[in-house]
Amino acid sequence: MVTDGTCRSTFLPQPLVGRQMPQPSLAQPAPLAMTPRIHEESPTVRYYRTTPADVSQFQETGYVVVPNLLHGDEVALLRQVAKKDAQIRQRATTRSDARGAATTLALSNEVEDDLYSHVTRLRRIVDAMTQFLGDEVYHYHHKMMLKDAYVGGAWEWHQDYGYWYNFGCLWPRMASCFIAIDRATRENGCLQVIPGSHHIGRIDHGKVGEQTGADPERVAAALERMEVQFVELAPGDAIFFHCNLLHRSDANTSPEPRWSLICCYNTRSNSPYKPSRHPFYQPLEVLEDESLLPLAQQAALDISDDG
Ligand SMILES: O=C(O)CCC(=O)C(=O)O
Repeated sequence: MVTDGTCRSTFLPQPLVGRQMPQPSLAQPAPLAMTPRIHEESPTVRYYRTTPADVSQFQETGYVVVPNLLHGDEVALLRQVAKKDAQIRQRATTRSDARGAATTLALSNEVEDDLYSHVTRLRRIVDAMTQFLGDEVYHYHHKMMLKDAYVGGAWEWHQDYGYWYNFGCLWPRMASCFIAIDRATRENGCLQVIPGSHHIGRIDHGKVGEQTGADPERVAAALERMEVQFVELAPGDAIFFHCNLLHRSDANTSPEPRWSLICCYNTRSNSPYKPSRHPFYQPLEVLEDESLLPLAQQAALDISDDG
């Protein structure tokens, strides 16, 4: 487990030769701040709470990386349960990326009585989301991303609001928390983001393979002006990111799986104006941070009893 709070993300240099490169005023990529943000320490529990600097960083760059959002024991148990959980595979759906490789995920619109839903209700995540979005948040959905070794497909450049706009959400007051279940590296297809790209606003999206991707012309223009950051994470690390942040990931051609749990939130004031596949506002019952470990221990016992 990584405990030093150091930066694991790297910049992809963009070719500058022969091009006029106007510099956007709002979109300078800030160095990835990785100061330890765990304000109360316990041997087994993480109590992440945002600082004003975190909130400023979220507003400026569209994301905040939090090392060790889940404690090593918490994430090890979560991984153990998830990988043995036959229901995840049964529920998973697959879409092809632009090259025909399979992107597989198990999505839930409901807050259920299981470990994954429990994570979505943890105070350390819900309170942080509330601070980042400036409003009460509710569970919009969550999904386990099954980017398996050798076969896990790519995600094309997109904004989550490129999808969610069509589901009746009037404002981009929405965000996600991506939690690494396995180590996420450049080799196994970690998340890539364009810091500050949420300031562009919503970009039109269309079909790329079976996925929905952001207008390639706009993405190319953004990439000429802004840098890409690879968000390499250790298990339990997380990135909170704004729904208009442009992001993607490469296919996993490595022998290492790259699973992650993505918890997505909408704000109370932005409840959809029409029915869609994702829910309207409903109050989220927040669970205290120390509740995760005993539940994860029990879930690990239950799943090993199941054979
Ligand atoms: O898991 C990934 O690599 C990307 C997932 C993603 O972009 C999304 O769910 O919006």
